[in-house]
Amino acid sequence: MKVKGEFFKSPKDIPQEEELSSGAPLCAGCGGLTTLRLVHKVLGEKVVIVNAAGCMTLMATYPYSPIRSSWLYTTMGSVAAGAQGIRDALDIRRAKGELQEQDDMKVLVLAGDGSTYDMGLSATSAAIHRGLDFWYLCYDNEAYGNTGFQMSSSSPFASRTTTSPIGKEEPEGTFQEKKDMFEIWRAQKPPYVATVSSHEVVDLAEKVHRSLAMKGPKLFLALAVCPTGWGFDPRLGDELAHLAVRTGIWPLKEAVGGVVRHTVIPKRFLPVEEYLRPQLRFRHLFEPKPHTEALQAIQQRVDHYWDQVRKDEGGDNQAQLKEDKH
Ligand SMILES: Cc1ncc(C[n+]2csc(CCOP(=O)(O)OP(=O)(O)O)c2C)c(N)n1
Ligand code: SF4
Repeated sequence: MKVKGEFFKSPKDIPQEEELSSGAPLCAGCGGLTTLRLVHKVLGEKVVIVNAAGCMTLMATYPYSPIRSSWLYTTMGSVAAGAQGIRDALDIRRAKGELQEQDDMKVLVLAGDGSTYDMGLSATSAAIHRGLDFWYLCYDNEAYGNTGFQMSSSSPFASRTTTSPIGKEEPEGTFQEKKDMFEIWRAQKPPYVATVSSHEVVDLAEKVHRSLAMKGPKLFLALAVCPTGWGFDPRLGDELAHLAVRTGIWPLKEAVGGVVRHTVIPKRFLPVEEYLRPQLRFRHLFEPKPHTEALQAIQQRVDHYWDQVRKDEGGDNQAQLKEDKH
């Protein structure tokens, strides 16, 4: 089941104009970069990117940058405060008549999960509380990618990172659960919160478009496939992004005014193993012998999540979920 797009019906409807040129010095197959490219196409060219330190910083290595829009670099913890400064400066220029409405710019935070889930959460919470008018794109590669893939509070249970290695005491690697950032944002009642996937481009574009009419904080939480940190062939990137959705591990949803609906529900849920197996960060769950307990725990958590959705969401979604239950 996919919620029908009102504005974008197919990938062909997505703007042809590119706001990022080719040649960005990031890893081949970087899901974060693909997501930024898509989001930026729908936001248009009048954007100021406020970028927390992380992999995306590499895009703007003076004097070169593939970004057509403006760009401000901040520390990991202060990205939302940087966004406030830019919004204030634009508003002051508007009030003085120096900037006309048609020339106004959208403020887009671009941050990894290390900033979003950990270091920058306090400043972001304050910005949401103030009702700052901004878009927040978190490319979630589930670890501190730029510095060698250390564990963040977004790293999923049983994933290997460089700071949660596999050992006798911790055979799963990461034993903590991933923080639920969608719900943390939603608790503060911003106008819009969404999860997106670089595979589901129409869903992504539709969500960004829907948010254009909304004033206030708007979150786009994107699972960002990361060949380097996750350990897979870059050619598999789009397939993995798809598998994350098809196994139910990465639910696609939105909350408008706090009300949640799922926008893409797989026709048939695949077992989580199909998503985990191709990634080196989960290899210890399959070799030298299957770590059945951990695999079952992951599957059970995903099943429990969708059981809850079945209970909470009515109408078309519920009929579809009943049909898809495996
Ligand atoms: C306070 C602070 N500690 C450490 C660093 C070093 N540092 C630079 S980028 C980075 C990783 C950021 O991780 P994340 O936000 O997940 O983005 P990614 O690198 O995955 O794109 C770190 C730890 C820093 N810039 N600031
Ligand atoms: S480490 Fe991962 S997130 Fe960072 S540039 Fe490479 S693929 Fe992208």
